[in-house]
Amino acid sequence: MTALWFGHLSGEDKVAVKPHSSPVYHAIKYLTGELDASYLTRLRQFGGLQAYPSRTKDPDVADFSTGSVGLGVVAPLFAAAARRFVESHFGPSDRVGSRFIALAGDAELDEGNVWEAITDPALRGLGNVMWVVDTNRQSLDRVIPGQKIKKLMEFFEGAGWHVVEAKYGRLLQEAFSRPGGNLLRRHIDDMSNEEYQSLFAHSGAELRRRFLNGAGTELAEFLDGWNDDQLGPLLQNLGGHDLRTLVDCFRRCDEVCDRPSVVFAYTVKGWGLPMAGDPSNHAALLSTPQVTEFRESLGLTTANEWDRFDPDTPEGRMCATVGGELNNVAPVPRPSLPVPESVGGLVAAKPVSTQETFGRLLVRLGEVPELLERMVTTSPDVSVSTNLGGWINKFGVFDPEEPQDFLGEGRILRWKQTATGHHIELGISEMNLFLMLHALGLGHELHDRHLVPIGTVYDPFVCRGLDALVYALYNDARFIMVGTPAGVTLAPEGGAHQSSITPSIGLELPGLDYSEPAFARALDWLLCDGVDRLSRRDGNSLYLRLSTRPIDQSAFIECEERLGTSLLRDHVLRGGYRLREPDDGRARLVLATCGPVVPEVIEAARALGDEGVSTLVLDLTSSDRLYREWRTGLRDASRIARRHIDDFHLATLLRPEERRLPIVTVHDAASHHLAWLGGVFGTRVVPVGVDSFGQSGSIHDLYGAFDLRSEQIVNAALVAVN
Ligand SMILES: Cc1ncc(C[n+]2csc(CCOP(=O)(O)OP(=O)(O)O)c2C)c(N)n1
Ligand SMILES: [Mg+2]
Repeated sequence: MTALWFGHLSGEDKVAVKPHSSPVYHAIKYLTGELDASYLTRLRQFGGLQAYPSRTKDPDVADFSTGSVGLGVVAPLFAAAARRFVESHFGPSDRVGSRFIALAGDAELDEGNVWEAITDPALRGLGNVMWVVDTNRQSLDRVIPGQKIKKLMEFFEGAGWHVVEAKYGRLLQEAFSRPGGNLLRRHIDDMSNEEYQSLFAHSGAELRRRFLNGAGTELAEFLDGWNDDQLGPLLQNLGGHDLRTLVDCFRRCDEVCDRPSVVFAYTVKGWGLPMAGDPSNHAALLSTPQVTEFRESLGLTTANEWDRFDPDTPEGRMCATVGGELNNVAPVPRPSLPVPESVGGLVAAKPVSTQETFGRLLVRLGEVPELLERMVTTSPDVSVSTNLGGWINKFGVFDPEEPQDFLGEGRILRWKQTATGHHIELGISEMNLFLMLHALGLGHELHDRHLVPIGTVYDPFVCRGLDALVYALYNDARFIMVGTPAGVTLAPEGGAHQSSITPSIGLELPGLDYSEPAFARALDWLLCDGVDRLSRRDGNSLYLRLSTRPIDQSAFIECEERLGTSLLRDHVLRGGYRLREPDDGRARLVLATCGPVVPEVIEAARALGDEGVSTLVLDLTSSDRLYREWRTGLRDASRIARRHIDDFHLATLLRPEERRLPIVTVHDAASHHLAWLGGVFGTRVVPVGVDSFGQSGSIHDLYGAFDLRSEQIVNAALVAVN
């Protein structure tokens, strides 16, 4: 990091720092003037410095967060891809080009998402990317057995990367160049990681004895050229501790412009400390005498150990220059965009699914030029089956190399790849999907361009990319994700593709609004509002859970006539509306539902009315927004010790006399998701939903298996009212 910050970086570069280097990162930020001294003693404290570099929580602005290993490593790679998209669409920045750099731990390369990223064609050819792998052969628990750095290097080469090795420092390189030096080199190269690491606990004659174990007399004689005090520093002189070697390696990477680079920088964990290289050093702390000795060895005292360098010294001047050039400025707000309340153009006459509607709406949104220039879709090989076909036909696929289209025009789906296309196609990796949305969703901060990123994914596979989704939200990236098809309603596609727990993921994750509309116009309003919220300071990302089941729109049209467009839109956006009034005006029961099971619920309400159980139907377009508003009100009331006021939306939806009515919740998702509704006013709930794994079948078969048919809903209602 010293070599990077003080010998290589420029102000435009974007850097991810591996989790365990957080203290070093903050130390640099302090020395270069960005961080106040008061923070130095507050690592891991509440309101202090985060354990791992954090874009959103640390006082010194990091380009990327790290912590969940593997994700921070690839974040700069995706950011470079986002930059390529931005520059292809908006023209090259007039500033010096950025380099996108990651400092990675070697054990981070165990994470599969690293390999998913480096092999994806959408991330090819990014010559402004450099990873530096801190090759200390240690993970948390151990010295990594049989770690074959050479193999890892071959993997990178196979993926088209430029690979550099900083294995030996200049002391060792000089020793190798002496006559007989090749013996020393071979002996170190042949030694296992565990044996090499075990040497660091020793010095002097004992170190010599152990190092020469199994070596011939020739090597012993060769090493006589170094006395016992010189031997330890020689054997630990790895490339990653040699600043000049490192800066040379970094420069070599700059010269390769057509592909990303990776530098394997060999190091000793805990270098320079008594615990250096000790397999259990990860959780080790220096004892007080060791700290004292270390402090003294640096010529410091307790009175001046936290001081910055004197500004009038060469070190002080260097820190000031580096800080002035490199330190980040606080982010600016995202610009607001001219987003309409609805894009319209929907034909209400025939049943239509939310997935199909989404495809149509997107094309119409793209007809607004101020939006189109910022819109970018992405999908992990499910563009067509999530209904992005129309969008792709009209606005094209992004590929800066503009490969020839051998199949030509005239097909139903054109796949025209140009440097101005608006869709980024990914291989089948949901991790890559969310990491790409993360990179695009930080466009305003990392690339000075606020983007409107929209990703589609089969709903069950949201879970496959979940950690990357959490990462993106933690970093306040803004995007729209569409999970479709969803639930058991995708019926014949089978149990492996049916999703049930995703609504709760959507509800419980901060920074993301989950919404599951049933009707086309509701989706239109939600999508437009979602695009608008991406720019708002208090805004968030949007998760639309959509279905392939065509739904008759007449109930919604009646509702709009009854409530008026403006009120209905307001209710849809706040999380729910009264879809069907009770037959005789006095409800005995509430049916609360959302998504594609709405027709069964309406039918059940009708049947219940006929039986004398007058029923109110609520369509909960966003259980997430409903829940959060209620919960936030309770939290605020408890914080200032006052009564909770009934001004949350659910209290608007349910009249005072309706609040104690039993509720049947009906959802094509785990029944638990809506069961909280009973807790709001303290009433009985019968939750109906999908609580076991499904299988292939028709919608009728599967709804029957999960009690989602109208007559089964009626039975659940009778349990609730009796
Ligand atoms: C996804 C995930 N799993 C587990 C952890 C716990 N963890 C933190 S760092 C680490 C390994 C560190 O090894 P390496 O990347 O080589 O870093 P080093 O400390 O050697 O620099 C582990 C397992 C984590 N942070 N993230
Ligand atoms: Mg390591």
